[in-house]
Amino acid sequence: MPTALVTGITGQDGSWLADLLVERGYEVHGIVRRASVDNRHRIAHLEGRVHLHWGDLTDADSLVRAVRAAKPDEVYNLAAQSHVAVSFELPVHTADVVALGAARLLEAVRTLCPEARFYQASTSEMFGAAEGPISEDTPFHPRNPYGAAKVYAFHLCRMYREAYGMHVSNGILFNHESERRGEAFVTRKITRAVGRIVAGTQSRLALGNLDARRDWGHAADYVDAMWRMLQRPEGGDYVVATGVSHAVRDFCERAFAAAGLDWREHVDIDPRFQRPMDIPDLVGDASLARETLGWAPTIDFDTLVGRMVAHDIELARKQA
Ligand code: NAP
Ligand code: G4F
Repeated sequence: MPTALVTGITGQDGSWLADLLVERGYEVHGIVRRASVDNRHRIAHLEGRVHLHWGDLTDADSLVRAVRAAKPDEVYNLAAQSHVAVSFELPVHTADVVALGAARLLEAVRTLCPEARFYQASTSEMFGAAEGPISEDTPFHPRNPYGAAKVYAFHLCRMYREAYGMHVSNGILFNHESERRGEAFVTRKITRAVGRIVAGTQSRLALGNLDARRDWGHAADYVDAMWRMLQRPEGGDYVVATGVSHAVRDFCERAFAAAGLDWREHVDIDPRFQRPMDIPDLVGDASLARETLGWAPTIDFDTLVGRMVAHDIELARKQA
């Protein structure tokens, strides 16, 4: 039975990845941090089937202890302060978790189990306002502290691969969403609002930049790409994306329409949700992942929106 250690197991991707690994016969270990509220709801259904260790990416000793206890064959580094707007407010904390956190974990793995395969959650945010479909060859030009910290982690991972011969891969993932998406990200913020409007517990929704375009896929597809990277004989860097972008406005229109509503009757523009600098359009070219990993997305944009809206209508009705 192979063993995997997942940081960020309580997050959106961590929970989908844990589902996939348990299903594929792995012994799954995860690092969880202390919180004053329940931060394990996304993995509650896995209780007793995953081993959890206290830890934090800012605390090197806790990472060493978790790596030593798990003795992993595969390590997935998914933990992050992952909110772009928050990274403008907390640039130092974001760098500590995202950039130095990756360094701490790489060092723990290099010291204790250098044969383990390592996945780093890299991001399309590293490219900034690059033109056209973005591939692995597109230069990085991050436009926020989060993207800059991810660039550091990306380069460090490549360096560990080249300098120490470790099996390290960067998955350069474009936006992926799901029914488990955090509620501060725009897609879930919209579908939660649609659900509550249908249930009669909310009437207005305040948003920022409606013109921004993102390449949105479903997280369940994207964690499969992560796993496929670690099954290759060598580590590598792969863009994972659908190849199609939509505007935030389009997402709104479809999500409200799926509930029989007109988004223009409910949405307000609020400058509080605009960023000091945004990225107008992000669209990825996942040809390398398609050819080398045999990966392709299975859930299209309309299905993604439909699933999230249906889930959030039911949730809002229960809560109402
Ligand atoms: P998420 O839902 O925000 O989950 C982040 C996870 O990191 C949570 O489990 C969180 O724990 C944990 N975490 C945060 N700070 C930590 C710290 N100091 N020490 C230990 N754990 C910490 O993010 P996601 O959407 O699943 O994304 C997973 C990874 O992929 C992230 O690295 C993100 O930057 C990257 N990424 C995401 C996307 C996307 O579209 N979703 C695209 C590209 C890359 P709590 O539950 O306790 O908060
Ligand atoms: O949903 P978002 O907050 O996601 P963003 O900034 O693209 O980042 C996500 O995807 C990255 C991959 O590209 C990940 F690396 C990162 O960790 C995260 O998962 O915002 C999407 C777009 C932005 O242009 C934002 O300005 O939606 C725009 N937007 C408009 N109104 C809003 C809002 N974003 C949020 N969060 N909230 C709003 O009210």
